[in-house]
Amino acid sequence: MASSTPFSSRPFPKTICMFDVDGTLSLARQAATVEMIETLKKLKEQCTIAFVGGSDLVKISEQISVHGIDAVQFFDFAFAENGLTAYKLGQPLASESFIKFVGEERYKPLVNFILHYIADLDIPMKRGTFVEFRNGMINVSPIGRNASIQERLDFQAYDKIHKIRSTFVDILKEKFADYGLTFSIGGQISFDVFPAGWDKTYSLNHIAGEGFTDIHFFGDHTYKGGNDYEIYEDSRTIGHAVTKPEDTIKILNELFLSGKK
Ligand code: M1P
Repeated sequence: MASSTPFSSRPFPKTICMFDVDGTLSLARQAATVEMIETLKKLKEQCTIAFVGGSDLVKISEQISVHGIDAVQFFDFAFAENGLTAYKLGQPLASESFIKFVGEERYKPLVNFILHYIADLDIPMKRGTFVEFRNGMINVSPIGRNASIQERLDFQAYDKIHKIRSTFVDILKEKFADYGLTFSIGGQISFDVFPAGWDKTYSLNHIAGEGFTDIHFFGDHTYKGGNDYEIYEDSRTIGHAVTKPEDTIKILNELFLSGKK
C-alpha cells in the first residue's frame, strides 16, 4: 500500500512532475542511479510525481524499482504503455486495450505483414521476440527484443545509417492507413504501434480531475516523431527536454529543490 503525504499538503500542491523513463530517469533499459532515486524522494516531499513510460510495466520496473523503492508504490501516479496501464497511489486505474480497439480480424493481417516484412529484412543480426503484444500497443523490433545491450547499440548505429525502422514505419503507415494507428520510434531497437491519440498525452486523462495547474513533463524524445513529442508540446504541460538523467536532476534542483520555483 502506498503511503505518502496527500498531494494538497505538499509545498507545491497543484504541481505534478511527470517523467519519461528511458533517457530521462535512467539510461535506456538500465537501472536508475541512487542519486536519481534520492532526488525523486526529495521531490516527492515538494509535489506530486509520476512516471509515464512507453514500455510495459515489467521493463519499467526493472529500471526504476531499484535502491529500495517499488515504482508503482513510490510514484503517486505510475503510467506504463503511455498510461494504458495506470496506477494512482499503488491502485490500478481503468484503461482501454489495443486489441479491443483494433479487433482480431484487423490485427491478423497487420501482424502477419509485420512478421513477413521482418523475415525478409536483410540486417546484420536478428535475435528473438520481433513483436511484443502489450495491453495498449504492440512493439515491433526488426532485431528482436532479446538483443543484448551491446547488440542494441550496434543496431541503433546501423539504423541511423540504413533507416530500417523509419522505412518500415512509412510502409506500414501507407499499407494500414485506414487503421487509425500511430507508429512511434521511441527507443533504440523498436517502434510502438497504438491507436491515434494513445501517445503519452493519454496519461493526462488520468490526472484531469486532480486540479493540477502546473504539469511539468520531462523527456528526451521531445522532437517531432519522438515518443515524448505530443505530451511535451501539449498546451496542458510545461515541457522540459533532457538528453540524459543528469539533466533531469539538474532541472529538478533548479526548479524545486534549491528554494527556487
Ligand atoms: O521508452 C521508450 C521505448 O523503450 C523501448 O524501446 P527500445 O526497446 O526500442 O529501446 C520499448 O519498450 C518501447 O516500447 C518504448 O517506447
